[in-house]
Amino acid sequence: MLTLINTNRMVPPISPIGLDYIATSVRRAGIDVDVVDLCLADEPDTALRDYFASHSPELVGVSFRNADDSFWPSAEWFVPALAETIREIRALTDAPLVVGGVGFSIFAQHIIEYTGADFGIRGDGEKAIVSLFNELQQGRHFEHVDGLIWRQDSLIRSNKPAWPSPLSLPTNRDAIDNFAYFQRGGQSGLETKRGCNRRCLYCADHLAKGVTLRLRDPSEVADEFESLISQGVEVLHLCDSEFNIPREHAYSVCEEFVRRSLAERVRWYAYMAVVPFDAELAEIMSRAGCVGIDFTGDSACASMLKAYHQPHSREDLASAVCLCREHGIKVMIDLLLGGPGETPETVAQTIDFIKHIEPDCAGAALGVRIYPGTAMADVVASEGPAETNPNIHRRYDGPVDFFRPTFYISQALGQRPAKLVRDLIAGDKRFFEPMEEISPETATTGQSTDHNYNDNTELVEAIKKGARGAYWDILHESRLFGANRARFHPDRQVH
Ligand code: B12
Repeated sequence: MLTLINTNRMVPPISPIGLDYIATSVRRAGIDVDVVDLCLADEPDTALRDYFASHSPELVGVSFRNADDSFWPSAEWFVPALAETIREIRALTDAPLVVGGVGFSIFAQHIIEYTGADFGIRGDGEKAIVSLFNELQQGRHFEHVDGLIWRQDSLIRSNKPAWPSPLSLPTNRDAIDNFAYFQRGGQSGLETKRGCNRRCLYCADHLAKGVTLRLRDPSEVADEFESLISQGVEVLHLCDSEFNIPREHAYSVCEEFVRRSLAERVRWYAYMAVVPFDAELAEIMSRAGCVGIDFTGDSACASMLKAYHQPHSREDLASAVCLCREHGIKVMIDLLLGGPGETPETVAQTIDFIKHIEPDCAGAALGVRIYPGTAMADVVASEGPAETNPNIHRRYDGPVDFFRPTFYISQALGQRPAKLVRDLIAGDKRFFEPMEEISPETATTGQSTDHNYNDNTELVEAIKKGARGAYWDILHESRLFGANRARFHPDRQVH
């Protein structure tokens, strides 16, 4: 017997879809599996104690999605809480313990060292955990388990990441309570592929998912949509890094959705790169049920787009907004302000241009989370000793350690960069503004204006009142019109 534990208790709750896929794969391999979902439990400690009082698994799998909230100024770090949960589990069972999840995969070895877990799996969990389970039963040839990080004598060893290709995933998603997540979290998720071959300066996705695009068969994706619809899910957010890379796959997936008339039963949102995007793709996405796109815009200033290694131009941003408008798709542009070379002038150029092209909303995130193993970390290294680098922002003492939330905000933005950005936004309601650094002043008066989904009570309340959709869409609507707006009501007709 294998027990999988979801440790992500952030609200609004996001369904642990990785565990849903893994549990089904484990079951298919003939191994009994339970999921203990601490997110849906009222009292997580009691849930763990009750479970282990009557179960003795041979392996415990712990899922770790977010290592931190990647948001300055909150910069909340979740690794200490994971270590605490692992200590609690250890006190309740002698079973070996394996950690996995995207938060784990980015910092794999650090997390094994910090938490004392026996094993970790970097990359996809579906096959790797079955292989680990089997090796624990017979042979213990741990070097055969893809993605495994394990201890041997006093060393920590690691195998190559588990990124199996071709990719085929279970479509029958019933190991977690998807409907409860839909009701409490306002959406559910699913992937049409894994991996990303873009190398944006700051992005850590390649560490968890690899750089090879591993595409799922469109009919498999549509089967999974139908499985979720049959469980009462009406709104989905695709979990691909960027849905339109590659464009042809996105197109084929939409064709299959159209063939099955899925738009009559579900609406969905996606993260997308600004290019490639054209009228033909926009049109079929709309017909396939897509109602909102969140573009990785980053900036609308040529020098900053170059710094972030983005292939798109400001004209591409304008064209993307127009195409969405023409096809009835809501559009959000995610900006990343404060990167290397950012100045008040480049921020002003970006904000002015975004106002001019009129997306439904824009996320003005300030501060680049620096991940080890990314080009962003190389830039910081090239700027000299990190401890005295004025661009580095953090909330911990001692040496700079990218394992802990560490951010880059170009010093050219001055002492109060958030104020500078907010002043440029000048109250334009389409923008999610960066919060100023937490101070007694903002702590008491602060109505949040940002789009940090970490323990976001505004979102939780809107979802309780019936709001469904991507969080930027819900927040935008609720800030503009109030959370009671009728369009949020779950009983309303889709399309
Ligand atoms: C889509 C997405 C969102 C959507 C989710 C929509 C939805 N309905 O699911 C939204 C917009 C809501 C969102 C919100 C946030 N997100 Co997000 N999100 C993603 C994204 C693109 C995909 C996540 C996903 O579901 N993948 C698909 C599943 C199947 O993959 P998986 O969880 O990794 O699981 C696999 C493996 O990891 C492994 N595995 C998982 N669990 C386990 C357990 C065991 C035991 C084992 C062995 C293996 C294993 O096997 C699984 C199957 O192969 C990732 C980036 C990425 N490409 O992964 C960022 C990402 C996970 N998000 C991130 C962050 C920071 C957040 C927020 C905290 C942002 C914020 N401040 O608001 C919130 C958190 C919300 C929450 N409640 O948890 C970061 C985390 C980085 C970090 N520092 O840890 C990521 C990596 C993006 C990034 N690079 O910054 N997110």
